[in-house]
Amino acid sequence: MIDLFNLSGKVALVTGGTQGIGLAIGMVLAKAGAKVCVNGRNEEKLLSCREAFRKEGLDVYTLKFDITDENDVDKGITEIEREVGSVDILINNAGIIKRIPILDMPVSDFKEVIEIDLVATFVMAKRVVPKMIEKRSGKIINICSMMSEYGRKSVSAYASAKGGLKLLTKNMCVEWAKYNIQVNGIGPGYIATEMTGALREKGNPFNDLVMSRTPAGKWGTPEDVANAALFLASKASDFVNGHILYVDGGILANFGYVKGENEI
Ligand code: NAP
Ligand code: GCO
Repeated sequence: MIDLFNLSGKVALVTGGTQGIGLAIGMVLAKAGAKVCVNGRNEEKLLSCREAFRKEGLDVYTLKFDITDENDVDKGITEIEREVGSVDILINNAGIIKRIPILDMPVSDFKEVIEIDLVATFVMAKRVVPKMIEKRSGKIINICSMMSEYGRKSVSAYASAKGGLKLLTKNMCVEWAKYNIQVNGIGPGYIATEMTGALREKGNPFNDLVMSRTPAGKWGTPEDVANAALFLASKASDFVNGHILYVDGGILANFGYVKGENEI
């Protein structure tokens, strides 16, 4: 049974995996036996990522490239194919958010979020999938969001990207399932990382909102998301395709409730 989750001999690439959710995913995949590659744009973060893996007795291959730059992506994947092997598991994790109301948001900011959070996944998959098709095997996991399902004031660009990512995931599934490639999404709830740091600052009422909307009554951890990624990266999920697995502590199940003595 455990063999179902054994990733020995597989090459995994986690984009933006130097911190937060991506770092946790890379660690879990490495612990399951995968040869893990991590990319980012920041040299210092890549160094700290290597240190974090070393402390766990794990190997990682890090490389610096911007996922929005097609030439950069081609060079990065070519290096991975030469130095490590062709990618078996692609985790499209890298992402940014800009919390600005629509009328105040410069078009350039909107485009930047769409480029990184949506278009880059299209770029990465186009470069990696041909070898998966040759091998008749592959796993792609796109990191979506609660905002793949909801709008929220000030995150229009992010929600547009993550909503699009949900449907891009389904389109990748229908085009590549016949090659034994499974393409799924993970939709994390509210997870304690740098991206949500501002929302968790002392006195920010947003924390109350998250607590009231999350039946589990807590913020999730990067490891909660990584464990779901292990399932979707493994043989155990070979017949799961085009699915968005929400790791949200029950948020999507919850309309909300009225606080009080007799909560309703
Ligand atoms: P994070 O801590 O801010 O990490 C984001 C990572 O993306 C960073 O390592 C960053 O590396 C990388 N990145 C950004 N732009 C990049 C680019 N152009 N090229 C390469 N790498 C790039 O965020 P997180 O919370 O771990 O989120 C990871 C993913 O989960 C994102 O897609 C996010 O939208 C999604 N998500 C997060 C939550 C949450 O509550 N935290 C919930 C749902 C979904 P550099 O700084 O080196 O560029
Ligand atoms: C926000 C948060 C969310 C989380 C996540 C929820 O401003 O609402 O940043 O977008 O990051 O995407 O699933």
